[in-house]
Amino acid sequence: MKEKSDIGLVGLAVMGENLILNMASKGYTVTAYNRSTEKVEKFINGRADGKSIRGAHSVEELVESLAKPRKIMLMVKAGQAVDDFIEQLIPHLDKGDIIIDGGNTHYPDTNRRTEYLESKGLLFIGTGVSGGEEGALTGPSIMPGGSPAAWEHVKPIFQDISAKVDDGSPCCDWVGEQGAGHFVKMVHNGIEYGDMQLICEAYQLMKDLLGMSHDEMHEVFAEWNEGELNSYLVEITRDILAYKEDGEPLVEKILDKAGQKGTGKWTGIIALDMGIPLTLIGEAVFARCLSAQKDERVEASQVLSGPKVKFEGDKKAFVDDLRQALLAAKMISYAQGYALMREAAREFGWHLNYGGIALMWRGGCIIRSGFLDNIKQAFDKNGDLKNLLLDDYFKGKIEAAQDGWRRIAATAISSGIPTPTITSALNYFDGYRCARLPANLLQAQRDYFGAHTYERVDKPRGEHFHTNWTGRGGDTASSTYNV
Ligand code: NBP
Repeated sequence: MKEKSDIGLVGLAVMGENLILNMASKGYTVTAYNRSTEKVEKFINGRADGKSIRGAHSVEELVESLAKPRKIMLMVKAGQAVDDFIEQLIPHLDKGDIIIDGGNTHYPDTNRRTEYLESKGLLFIGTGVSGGEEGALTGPSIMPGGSPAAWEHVKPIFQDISAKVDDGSPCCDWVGEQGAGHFVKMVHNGIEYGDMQLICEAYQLMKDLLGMSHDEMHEVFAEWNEGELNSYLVEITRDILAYKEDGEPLVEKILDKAGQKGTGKWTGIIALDMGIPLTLIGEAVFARCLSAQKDERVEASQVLSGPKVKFEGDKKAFVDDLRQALLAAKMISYAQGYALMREAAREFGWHLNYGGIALMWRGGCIIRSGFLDNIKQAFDKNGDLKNLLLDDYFKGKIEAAQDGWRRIAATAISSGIPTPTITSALNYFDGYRCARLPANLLQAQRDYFGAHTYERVDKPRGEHFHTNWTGRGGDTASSTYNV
């Protein structure tokens, strides 16, 4: 064990303990600290025994044990606990020391804390850590942002402990300034909501429309996992469908009421605030909300009726269409997520590493998939790519998939099977590729009832016009502002 520790970690719950063990396994000496210090003793005498891990029983002892510049990572409950620890640490730290928050923090808090700590001569990193308990121990995806000067000091540790993909590259790179790391982790979680909902819609179509057995669905997911849909979520769905309890699929015994912790909702809210159509993730969040109204749905199912479900087509062809629909909708979801990150970078002045973000998500995290290589390549080709769908690879794939995708959407709607993400993604695609939307009529309506004015296609942009539509109004227009 080195005389001074390479890093200190505060928070001995599931994530903190496993990250410390991961760091120690890579040759780093770590000081462990926790608010309730009895957990320090338990850890040091238990899982940390014999490893390059020392315990601290006070903030002073923690700080004293660290090599300079000091690096202290907080893995505590997001929110007030992070601010409290920061305040406890500040009096003991020197200029250039680094505090890292690895919790699921909302990015505005990280923006604020970066500014606050930099004003005190300290450096701050807010980092997303994805992969749960096992990832923390064996290699998570790590998405750090904050004070750029801090990166060179934590880079070796973070990249050593992170997941690696097949070519050995780490699933950890610098994301950008201030709360960029936590923003990207939030978008990651939003995309996770979308990917999960898409898979659930495919499952419901196979089960309720095609009448497939769980073993048959297991086979389909196993096959999909060998191709372009290869991903962690498809892989675990394959295994879930095969899992039996007393000879029956366990999944059918689980109540259809989804929980959520809020990161998908945050992604949707910020998309609304920034005016970015993030429809697929939004639908995925609302699908969980609708599922949570279980009792009301059960009542409604007795009152409201829909079409009788009867499939008479070619099941094999339908399953292949479904694969295409999932692939196309997934592309839309990532295109929307990237558009949101682009807008955040513009609004906050961040220099986001778009290709690097795809690499960080390629391993260690819940949305890991082969598909992310293509996103990295798209941004390597064009760092200013406005929308992923405009990249040649994605354009080709979505064109090839769209016939099948449309057949799935049409069949689902005519059969009365809810597919909010598959269909909303298709609506986004059709809207995005439409040079003229009916918003001309909408602007006319706004001007009619509220004198909100409109621009004209036969006049230069930026000139605003108001019409006295009824002959009863005056010529005073409302102030022009966009919300
Ligand atoms: P928890 O989120 O359960 O937090 C437990 C830790 O927070 C303990 O060390 C506890 O200290 C400390 N803590 C609490 Br609770 N309130 C505190 C306060 N007011 N002041 C100081 N310390 C306080 O642990 P976790 O599940 O390991 O997650 C840690 C962070 O990582 C969270 O932000 C979480 O959202 C994030 N995360 C979790 C996962 C996951 O899969 N669990 C994955 C990715 C990210 P005590 O022992 O004294 O009560």
